[in-house]
Amino acid sequence: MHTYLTSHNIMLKLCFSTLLLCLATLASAQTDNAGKPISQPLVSHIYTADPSAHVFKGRIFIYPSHDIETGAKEDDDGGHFDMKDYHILSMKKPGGKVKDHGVALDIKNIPWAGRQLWAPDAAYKDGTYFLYFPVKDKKDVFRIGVATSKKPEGPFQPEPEPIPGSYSIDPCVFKDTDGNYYMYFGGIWGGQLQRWQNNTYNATAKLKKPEEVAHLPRVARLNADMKSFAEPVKEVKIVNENGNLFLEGNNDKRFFEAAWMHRYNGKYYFSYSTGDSHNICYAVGDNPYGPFTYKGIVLKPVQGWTNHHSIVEIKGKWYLFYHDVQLSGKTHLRNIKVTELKYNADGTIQTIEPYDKN
Ligand code: FUB
Repeated sequence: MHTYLTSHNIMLKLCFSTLLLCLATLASAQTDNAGKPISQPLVSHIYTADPSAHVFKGRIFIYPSHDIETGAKEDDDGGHFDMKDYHILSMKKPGGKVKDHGVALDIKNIPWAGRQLWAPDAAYKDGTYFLYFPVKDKKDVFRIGVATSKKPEGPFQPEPEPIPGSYSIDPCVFKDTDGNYYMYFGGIWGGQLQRWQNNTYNATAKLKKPEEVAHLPRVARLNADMKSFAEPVKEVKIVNENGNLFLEGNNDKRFFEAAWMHRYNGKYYFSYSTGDSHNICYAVGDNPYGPFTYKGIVLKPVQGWTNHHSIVEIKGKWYLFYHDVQLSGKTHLRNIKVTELKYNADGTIQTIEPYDKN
């Protein structure tokens, strides 16, 4: 009996090992399908996502989301992105040692916040650093808040209320060459942009149908205090080469979330994620309000559902900060990365393939 059990156990162990081997082969086949990542995670001691990079005081500061596992259920509204604080990272140069400056802002110190601290951005003006962040208020409606610090790495002190008139997610604050600052924002589905028409909230509003004109991102110039809008929030028009707005059915090109603005050779480049088709696309215009004409893809889909980026010039070269899920394999536990971004002579951006298939 004992002998039988032992050989039975050996058989079981063999079967189990074979199963593990099969699973591992399957997993590596999936990695092989995607190809070899073109860059490695910037940090691995915490999960980070949605990197907004800036050069402050000659150093690169990255303002990312801080992904954590809270057990929140995964759904189409991003309930599994249940983040509770921000850590600011910095480095001297791309490829340099990355420093984690610790907790810069905690949700428990934001008086009006309910849940889900999503993708932030930062700006500097007259000796003060501003951290802009989306979080659901206590009624579960996304608003955009602002917090200040005398240091780029924080800690940041939040204002007692969200920015009046702000809504939805993913703020990007852009400083134009004339000294004006603009905030771009918005995100559909879990980002709730579809609930806002003419800057008025309708909790029951539906997403657009495929044949309808797609939801548009938003922009507003900031007041001198950097804590309020100087004008009513406007829609940002993204058009095709014929000047027509995209339809919701054009989901490989229409705006979904993750707005970013940068200037290159006097032109305004508005880039964004197409969400459910997973591209980072861009469109070019002649002024901060647009319209912006669609030009192509900056970054092809990464592993994980979300795609989110920033584009920044560092010592004469351009870089794309982005994320994937290389460390965890889980959509809600992401890791940030950086790679060089190149322009063609006509100002178009060379599309980046995040995985090398050769
Ligand atoms: O990190 C939470 C959300 O996922 C961001 O706000 C979106 O842009 C997407 O990356």
